[in-house]
Amino acid sequence: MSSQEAVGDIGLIGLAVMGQNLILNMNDKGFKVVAFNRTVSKVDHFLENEAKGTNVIGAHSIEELCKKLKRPRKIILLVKAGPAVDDFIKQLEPFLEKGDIIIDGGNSHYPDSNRRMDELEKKGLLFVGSGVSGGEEGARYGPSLMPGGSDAAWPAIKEIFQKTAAQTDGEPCCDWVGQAGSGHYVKMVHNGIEYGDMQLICEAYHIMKAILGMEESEIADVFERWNKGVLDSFLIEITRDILRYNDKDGKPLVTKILDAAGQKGTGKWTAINALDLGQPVTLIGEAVFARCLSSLKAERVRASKVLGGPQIAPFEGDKKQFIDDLEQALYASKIISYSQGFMLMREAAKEYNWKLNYAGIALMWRGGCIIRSVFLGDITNAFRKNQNLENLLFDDFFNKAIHKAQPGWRRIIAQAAISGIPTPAFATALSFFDGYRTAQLPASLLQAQRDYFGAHTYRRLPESATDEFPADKDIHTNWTGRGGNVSASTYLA
Ligand code: NBP
Repeated sequence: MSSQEAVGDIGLIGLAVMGQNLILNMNDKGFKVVAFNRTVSKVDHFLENEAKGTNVIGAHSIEELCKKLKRPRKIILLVKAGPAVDDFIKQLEPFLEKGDIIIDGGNSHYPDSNRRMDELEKKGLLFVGSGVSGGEEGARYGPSLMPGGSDAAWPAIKEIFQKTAAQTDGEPCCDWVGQAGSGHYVKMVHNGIEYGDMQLICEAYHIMKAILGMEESEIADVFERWNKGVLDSFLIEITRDILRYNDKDGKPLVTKILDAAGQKGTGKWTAINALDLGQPVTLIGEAVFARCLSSLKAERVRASKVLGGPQIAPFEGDKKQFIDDLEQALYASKIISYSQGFMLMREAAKEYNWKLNYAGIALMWRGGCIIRSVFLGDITNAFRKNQNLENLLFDDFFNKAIHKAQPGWRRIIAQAAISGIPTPAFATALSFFDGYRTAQLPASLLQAQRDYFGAHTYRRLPESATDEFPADKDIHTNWTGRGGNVSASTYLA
């Protein structure tokens, strides 16, 4: 095949829902895409149907795909995460040359992307692991793209990525995230935050239904109103529409759906990583556990017959005030969730030696993806004002917002507890907030307990500048007079 045939700007492997839509999107933006798929018959089917009349080029083998691409070759994989990605990388390698770029756009776990970049760079190839969010519609009309990996790849893919991504306020929802698996890491945290946002909305729905006795259509009206204020977001918008969707008998479809939540694992990965890095990302953790609890449907039904709770009396308070409080509770909890998410990314950057672009991350999430919201514009501004912001809660805007929300937030959680309505995400957000703003926690007692039973040692608070116990000295006390003076080796959680 002559070099004249190397006309493709980018190749894409994987003609399922995401791949097909992303190809059509890139084609609309003026790029020539070469398409390939494991089941090769899908290539011709795609060209004869969805891609008919476009500039998309088909390839019927990996070799043909590579020959049809301009150098440096850029090939996006949009296939099932896991071994399929490694298989395709292996198949591509013999047909690639130094400087060519393999981009994995699937939902890969970031350690796999770390490994793939290392392996490919050793062979002179470049690797990008890119989070892609926004589902089918995002892929077709503008997803949020979160690329990270070999730094040298960014200049070569920047134009294609930024033109293909969603645009918000004139800016692309795509920027370079950082090194190695950081793109997939940021996508993982995005998905974790998505779990949290969804759980918070479900708790607000539950409270309106159970405490205020509201019907779905009335709750939809509340979500519609909230969508015009600080909570303006894709997830609030679709919740409004879901609550208004009626089944054939005219009853809301949502009331007929089995209340057992599924999950694909990215929320769990985020929570596990938070535990590994010792970061209190409690809201995402609770959101994952809430899905686990929901899935114990049969057991919950049995428990509901033997475990009593308070009787919920008809609500006699100020309903408007209560709904306003609920909006503030949702907003404040969301601020906590994002604060925790950014704490986690900051720690990951330290641990994995990445330079993360926090304002850029918030901007990438501002449009195109499932957690897109006006709120993310405020987070972008906070990090643009101060790149080294220690925590979102230290930013003036969010500090004021959370103080304003606090009284209503507390009233909602108190009322839910009194009524026996579970609010794992609202409540953990408030507990985190109260813990974070408390200078002296009861962990002194905990340290004493650990030293008492396991000689794990503790450190003393300095009493004065000339304190005989320096702050970094590990001390063991013989609490009972029976133990010896030997202490356990120290370790930090
Ligand atoms: P799927 O995740 O359903 O994957 C389908 C593609 O993977 C097809 O091209 C299929 O080829 C190929 N494939 C499979 Br399945 N097993 C393979 C194997 N062992 N070797 C080689 N190819 C294999 O498609 P999708 O829903 O379009 O998602 C693509 C990627 O994007 C996934 O990683 C997904 O997690 C991620 N993602 C999806 C969404 C979404 O909303 N769907 C959103 C964001 C990210 P075949 O045609 O020959 O079977």
